[in-house]
Amino acid sequence: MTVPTKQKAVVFETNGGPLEYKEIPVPKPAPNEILIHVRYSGVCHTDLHAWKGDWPLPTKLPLVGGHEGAGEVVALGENVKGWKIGDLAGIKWLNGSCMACEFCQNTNESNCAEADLSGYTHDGSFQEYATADAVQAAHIPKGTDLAQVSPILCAGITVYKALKTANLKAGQWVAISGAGGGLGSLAVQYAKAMGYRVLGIDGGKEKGEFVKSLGAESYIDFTVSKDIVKDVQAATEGGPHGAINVSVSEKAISQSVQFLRPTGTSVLVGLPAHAKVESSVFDAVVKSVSIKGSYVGNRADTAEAIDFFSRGLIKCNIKIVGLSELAKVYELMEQGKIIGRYVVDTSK
Ligand code: 8ID
Ligand code: ZN
Ligand code: ZN
Repeated sequence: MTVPTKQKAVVFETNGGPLEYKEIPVPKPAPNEILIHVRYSGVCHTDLHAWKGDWPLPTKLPLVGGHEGAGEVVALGENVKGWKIGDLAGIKWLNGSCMACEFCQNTNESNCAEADLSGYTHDGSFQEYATADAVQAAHIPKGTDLAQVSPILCAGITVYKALKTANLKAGQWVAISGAGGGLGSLAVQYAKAMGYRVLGIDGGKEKGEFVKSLGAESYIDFTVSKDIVKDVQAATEGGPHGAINVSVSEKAISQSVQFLRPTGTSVLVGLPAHAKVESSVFDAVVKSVSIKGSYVGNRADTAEAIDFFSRGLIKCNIKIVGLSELAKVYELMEQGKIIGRYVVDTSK
C-alpha cells in the first residue's frame, strides 16, 4: 500500500475563522499510533463547538476537526499491537489517555486529566489520512459500510453510554430531548433496542415524523407545546423514568429535571455553551431525582455500540456530502436544520 505525502483536509487557524479546504502533509504515525485512510466522517455538533471555540477548554490551533472517522489502516507505528494493514478502524473523540491514573484504571479514560481528543487537541477525521492511538481506535468489523458506521463512532457510543447511565429497566419510559438530531436519532433506536418506551422531543413536524419512524411512541414539538413539562408528563403517564438530554438548549435541560417521574434520572449529554442546569432543591429532594453527566464511552461501550449496529438494530439516517462542503454543514447545523447526521466523503 502506498501512502501519499500530501492530502486534502479542512483546516482552521483561529476559532471561528475561515474553514480552508486545502492540501496539507499526511501525518506520520507515532510509535503508539496507526495511520488510517479516512473514507467518511460524521459531522458532530461538537465539531461546531470546536470551530467556534465556545467551550471552556482550548482547542489545538491550527486544527483539523472531526471525530467520527471510518477507514482502513494503512501504516503502523513500531509499538502497535493488535492491528494489521487493511483492518477497518474508527477515529473517536477519545484518542488517548495516560492509562495509569485512577480514572483510566477504572476504564473511565474519558475522565483522565490527560485525555487527548480527536478533532480538538489532536488533528481529527476531516482529512484523508489521520493518526489514532492504537489502544483507543475503534475496531470495525470487516465488510462494514464505512459511511453508515461513522456516526456510531461518537453519536452512537455516546447515547448508548448515556442510556446505560440512566439505569432503566425494560418497559420504562425514556424522554430523548433533541431526538431528531445526530445523537437523538440514534438514542431513539438504542433505547428501543434496549427495551425502553421512547418519547422524543424536538422542533417541527418533519422531525416528529422522522422520530416516530425510528420507533418513538410519542413526540412533543417544543416549538408548538405551551407547557412541555405538562405535555411530557401526560404522554408518559406521570413522567419518564429517564431523560437523555442531547439538545443544545439550556432551557430544555432544566425542563427535563422538572418532567422526570419521581426517582427518575436525567442524563446530561448536550453541551450548550455557558449553560447551567436549574432545579428546585425541594422538588429534587421530594421527588428524589438524579442528575448525572455522561461523557462519550469507554472501549467496552464502543465495542457494544458497534455490535448493536452490526446486528442491524441501528440505522444511521445520513446525508453524504464532500469534505469541501463542511462549512455549509456547519451552517445547517447551527440553524437546527439537520435531520439525522451529515457525513463527509474525504475524497471530494
Ligand atoms: O459525550 C458527550 N457528552 C457528547 C458527545 C457528543 C456530542 C456531547 N455531545 C454534544 C454536542 O457537543 C452537542 O452539544 O451533544 C449535543 C448534540 O449533538 P448533535 O446530536 O451532534 O447535535 P444536532 O444534530 O445539532 O442535534 C441537536 C438537536 O437538538 C434539537 C435540535 O432541533 C436538533 O435536532 N433542539 C434544540 I438546538 N433545542 C431543543 C429544545 N429546546 C431541541 N430539542 C428539544 N428541545
Ligand atoms: Zn461527537
Ligand atoms: Zn488517565
